[in-house]
Amino acid sequence: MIRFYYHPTPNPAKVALLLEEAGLAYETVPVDTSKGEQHAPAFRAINPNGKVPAIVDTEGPGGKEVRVFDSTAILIYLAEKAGRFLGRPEDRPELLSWLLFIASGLGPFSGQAVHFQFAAPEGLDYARNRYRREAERHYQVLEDHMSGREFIVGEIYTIADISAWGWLDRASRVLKGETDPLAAYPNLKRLFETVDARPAAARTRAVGKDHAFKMERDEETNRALFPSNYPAAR
Ligand SMILES: N[C@@H](CCC(=O)N[C@@H](CS)C(=O)NCC(=O)O)C(=O)O
Repeated sequence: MIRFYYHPTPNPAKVALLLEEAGLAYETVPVDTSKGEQHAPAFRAINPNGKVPAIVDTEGPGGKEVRVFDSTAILIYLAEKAGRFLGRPEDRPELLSWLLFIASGLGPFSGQAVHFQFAAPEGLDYARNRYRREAERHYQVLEDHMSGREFIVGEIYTIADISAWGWLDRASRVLKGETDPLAAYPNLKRLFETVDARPAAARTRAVGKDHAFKMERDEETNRALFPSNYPAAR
C-alpha cells in the first residue's frame, strides 16, 4: 500500500496522475498546507522539506517501508516500481534531462511567477518581471523541443509528460492576464490536451475531492505558506 500525502496543487497532481495511470493501490492522506499541516513533526519525518507531495510505500525495496519525497523522485520511484512510463532504455538520458529541466526550471519558475503575480506585495516589478519572463523562457524551450513530436521523449508517453502536465495545467496563473495562455505555445497546448484527455487525468482531478481543503487566504495561511515573511521562530 502507498500512502500519498496530497494537496490539490501542481506537484502532487503529477504524482496523482502517475498513481492513476499505473493502477497502483494507494490511499490519499490530505495535508492542508494552508493550515500549516506540512510543518507538523509527523509530516516532517516523511518529508524533511515540509512540502507536498510525499509518499510512504509500505512495501518498498526488500519489503521494507520507505518514504519518498519530492515529486520528481516519486515519479521515478513509482515508474520503476510499476515498470512503466519510463520510455525506452536508450532514451533514458533524454528522460532524465527533461524530467530535471521541469523539476529545476519550468516548475519552480512557474511557481515563483504565480507567487510574484498573485501573492507578493505591490511594487516588486523587477522580481515579477524576472519570474514571469523566466517562466515564459522555460515554456519556449519545451515548445521548441515539442515541434513535430507527440510526447517529450522518444514518442512514448512517459513521466516527463506527466510532470509537464502538472504545471501546464496552471498556465492561466503562470501567464496571468492571458485568456488563452497556451495559445502562444501551440506544441505545449497540444501536449497538455493529449495528456489531459487521458481517462487517468479525469480520475486525477477527482483525487482529494472528498476532503474540504481550506480555501481562504488569511493570516494562518500566510504564515503557513510564506514563513520567511515572518520572524524566525525561536
Ligand atoms: N520540489 C518539490 C516542491 C514541492 C512544492 O513546492 N510543493 C508545494 C505544493 S505544489 C507545497 O507544498 N507548498 C506548501 C509550502 O510551500 O509550504 C517537489 O517537486 O515536490
